[in-house]
Amino acid sequence: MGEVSPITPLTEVQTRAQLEEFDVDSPRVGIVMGSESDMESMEKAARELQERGIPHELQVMSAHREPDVVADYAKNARMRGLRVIIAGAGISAALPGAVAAHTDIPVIGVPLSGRLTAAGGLDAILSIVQMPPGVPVACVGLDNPRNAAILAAQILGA
Ligand code: RP5
Repeated sequence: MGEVSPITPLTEVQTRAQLEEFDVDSPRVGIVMGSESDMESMEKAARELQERGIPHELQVMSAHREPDVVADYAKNARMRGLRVIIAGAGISAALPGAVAAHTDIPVIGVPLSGRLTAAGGLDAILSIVQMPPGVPVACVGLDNPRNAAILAAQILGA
């Protein structure tokens, strides 16, 4: 019988790299939004990613109405294979910041206008841009989810 070489345990990083290799179709970009009413707009980000062949997922979750759902999603994002999160929200748009508070993967915020918008959408823009030092959120233009998708593709190098 030949000599049996000892098995060296994989580091967490190596294990993740191997899993990513096998699971090529798992979403790389998570698109989340604060309400069903944001869907029509945020689907434009999904369309752009679709055209670029970047696996993604779309989910509705509200930072104010379902804070635990948002926290769980953000905490598990990296482990699930997500590499960028696009978060769209209107009015007091807390979602991008709430996601960024629970993950170290890049978060791109999309300020949205809508029926309750104040100051022409400036409410959502400032809510997304004015993050405290150490917790960044990238912010694209008002009602411009397509730019978020393009930026996500650039971050991924895809
Ligand atoms: C935000 O409040 C959502 O992102 C949406 O843009 C806005 C209005 O939400 P709904 O009242 O339509 O659910 O949280």
